[in-house]
Amino acid sequence: MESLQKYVIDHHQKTIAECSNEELYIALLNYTKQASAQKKINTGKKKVYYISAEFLIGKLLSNNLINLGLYDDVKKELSDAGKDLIEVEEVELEPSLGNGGLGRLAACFIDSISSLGLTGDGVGLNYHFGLFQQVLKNNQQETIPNAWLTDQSWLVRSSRSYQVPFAHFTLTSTLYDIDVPGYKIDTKNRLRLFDLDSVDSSIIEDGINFDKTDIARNLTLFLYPDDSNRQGELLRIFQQYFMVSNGAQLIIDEAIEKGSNLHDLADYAVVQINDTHPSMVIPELIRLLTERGIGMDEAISIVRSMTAYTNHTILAEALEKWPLEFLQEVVPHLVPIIEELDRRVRAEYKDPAVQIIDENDRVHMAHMDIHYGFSVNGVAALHTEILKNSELKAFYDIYPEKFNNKTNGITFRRWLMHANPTLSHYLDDILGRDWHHDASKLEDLLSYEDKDAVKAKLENIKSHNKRKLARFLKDHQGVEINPNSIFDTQIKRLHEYKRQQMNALYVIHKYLDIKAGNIPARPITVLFGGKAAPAYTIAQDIIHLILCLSEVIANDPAVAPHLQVVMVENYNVTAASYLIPASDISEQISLASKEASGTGNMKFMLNGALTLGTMDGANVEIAELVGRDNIYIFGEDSETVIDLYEKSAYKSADFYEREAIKPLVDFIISDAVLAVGNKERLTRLHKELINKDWFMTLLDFEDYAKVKDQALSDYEDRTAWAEKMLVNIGKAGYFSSDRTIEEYNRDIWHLTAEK
Ligand code: 26Q
Repeated sequence: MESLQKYVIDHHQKTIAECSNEELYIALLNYTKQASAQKKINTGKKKVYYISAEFLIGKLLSNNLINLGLYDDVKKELSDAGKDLIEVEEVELEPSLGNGGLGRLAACFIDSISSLGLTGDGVGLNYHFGLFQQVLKNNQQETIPNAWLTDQSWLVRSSRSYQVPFAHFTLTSTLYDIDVPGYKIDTKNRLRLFDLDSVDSSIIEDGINFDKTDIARNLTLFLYPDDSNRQGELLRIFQQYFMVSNGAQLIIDEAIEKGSNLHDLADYAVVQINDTHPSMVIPELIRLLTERGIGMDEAISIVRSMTAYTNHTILAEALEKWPLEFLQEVVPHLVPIIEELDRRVRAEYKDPAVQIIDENDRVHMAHMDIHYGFSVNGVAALHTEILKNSELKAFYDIYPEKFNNKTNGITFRRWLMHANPTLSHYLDDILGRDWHHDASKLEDLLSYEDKDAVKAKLENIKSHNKRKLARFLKDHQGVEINPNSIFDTQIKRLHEYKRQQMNALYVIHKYLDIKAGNIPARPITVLFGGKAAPAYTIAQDIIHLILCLSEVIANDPAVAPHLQVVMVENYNVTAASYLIPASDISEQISLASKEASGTGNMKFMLNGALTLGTMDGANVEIAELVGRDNIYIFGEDSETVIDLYEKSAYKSADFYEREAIKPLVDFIISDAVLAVGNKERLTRLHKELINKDWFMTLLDFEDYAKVKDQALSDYEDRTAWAEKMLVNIGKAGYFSSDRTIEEYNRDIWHLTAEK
């Protein structure tokens, strides 16, 4: 590539120094797109299509520059002209095209697929508005539309377009592509996002409400927050079918373009189904193949040899089951195919638990995937074991060979090189750059001869990142935090099973403890971040409690110097990249058995935060890697929890009566909190904890508090703590998504990397 300066002069007729940050952003956007356009697209015979309703890609400028090998030069050219890349980046709007973990995983995966030189695209929808923007007002969450599209963006409109048939009309799609350049490699792949020209944002009413029935104008208007089972379920089906019908037509066309006769389609394409949102791709591919003259038996067998399903949850309410009548209303042409698939299952297996259509005429999307795909995987070792031994046991008994584990991973390009350049450069200095392509090389840290120097430096870097976060929060939210305090962070979607409420109870415990005269050795900053689905009342109540506690504590001069609670507004990928490198303690406190994997836990570990967590999801694997001295584990294990559920043996009221717990729970409805809060929300949450507490907060609370107190006191031995940081960073290589993708390829996709 030519220099940025030359590019700017040629295209904008002025120098870098003369441009505003807005002009520089546009120049850099096009400069980066041009550099990427010079890479050739991977053209292996067989291609993976990673179909997903969500790709939480986040801002792309810096990451694309990193992958294209242009980052350092651009940064320098800018700074030589008195400009700051970080400020230019601020201009980019974040594409929040995902809810949380599942969507971010898809984004990390397409980065790794490209970086490994594998042939594979992401396929999804071009939502005009990403996940709602969260505004915190009156100690509550408010929601507003989250626009990200501007005249110029990463999207490149393609000439591909398909007809997608629905019951009462047919829609014509447009395909947009976003380049996904691999890290320092000559090739790239693409993220293929389907859209409709007729989408119209003028149908948006107040907040994020809109006419749910006007499909031609709303289909790709919004990303759904994960509560649509309460409303707009039909629209969700419209979205899903639009995505998979376009995807299936693209797959068939691209295979034919490469010489397929369709009988051999599986030699050209493998489809990874990201949770059940794209499951209709199975009947849709069968439909398209039979339409093109292939018999039903053969069509089913072709599709079975090219589709693989990933499960991301064992929460029963999150497993999609669509009423047959809904499908009849939206996609009647798929219904006979789904019924045929169900008939074939019934002919072979009598167990009602494995049928596709249940006795209430609901279609179990996961069941269809398992019978008619060739691979089923969980996303962490424990999660896969729970699928095999309990949740999907009936299927495991039939198809043991289909089940496999693929422990999640994260791309180190974004979560280390971009989010934590100081640490990244330091690792380059002492270890060399081999870890860029082989993350397991980070383990060399553990045998580095001058460990004392490393430890001192790690502390230093953490402190630098704390100041960076403090500036970010001041600029974006007007909040000041103490960079000399311990940063204790819980950032993730609000959900009862993730137990932000347990962390809030600890805050109450600490508050009362400080008021009683027990001053902590060092001030503590408790950082929360996360959005709650608009229809998820208890999750909103938990946000409310956190915000009320934050206010009560800030207004109490006896406590405020020692304890601060901050709810970071509108937590997203950008905020994560400031929060994670600055944190000391990573809160991963889900009820054991409920968090399939978690990926935030891996990002924190890589950036030298210590996990305070339960034996759940990938925490189990983190614990195995770092050893018990370098992680803080508490709480009941998954077997105990599953047993309690089976026997209905957990009674939160019994735990509430305990001396150490009652005053904390009751503080939720104390005068101090009610003075700043909403009585209805607080009493509802208080009652919920005492009478239901479905995710067993009170069961684990005392052990949580004990282990957290231990972590806080261990922090005071700065050398010992730095040693723990070092072990965590050194052992994090396993969680590179490059490793995960190599495993998907080795066991499921069988693509050949091009050199
Ligand atoms: C379902 C029905 C209707 C509308 C929306 C949804 C919906 C949307 C999003 C259901 C689930 C999701 C997202 C799930 C998710 O993010 N799961 C997380 O996946 C991560 C990647 O594997 C894991 O690390 C997390 O443990 C898991 O919770």
